[in-house]
Amino acid sequence: MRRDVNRTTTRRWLSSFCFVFVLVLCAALLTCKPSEVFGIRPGTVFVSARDSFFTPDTIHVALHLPVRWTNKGTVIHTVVSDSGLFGSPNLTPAEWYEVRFDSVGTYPYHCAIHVGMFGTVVVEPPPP
Ligand SMILES: [Cu+2]
Repeated sequence: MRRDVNRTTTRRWLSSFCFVFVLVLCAALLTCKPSEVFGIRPGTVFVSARDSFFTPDTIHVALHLPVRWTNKGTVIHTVVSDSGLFGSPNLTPAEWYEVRFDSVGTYPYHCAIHVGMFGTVVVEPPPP
């Protein structure tokens, strides 16, 4: 008799635990912006690597925000800083590479595989 009571209590406790868990999960998904769910920081600047050019080839980004390069071509590309400050591995189609810029300045870069495939990141100071 006593065992039956305990089992019912456990089952009740489990089902309410599941209910709360689902509620918390829903709340978390609703309060997150889609960009956070997919790991993209608001303000990120996007550049496409195509066969064989970067577009846009010159971008302006605010200080401390990331630039994300995505390979939208059909062959491997890389993103390598001319001065060696950053460098991606080989990016196969659909792969991306991200750099956060913490210093104001102009950063020329290129693809190490394709001659003539280059671009520039201009990091702007915060507005006064
Ligand atoms: Cu390339």
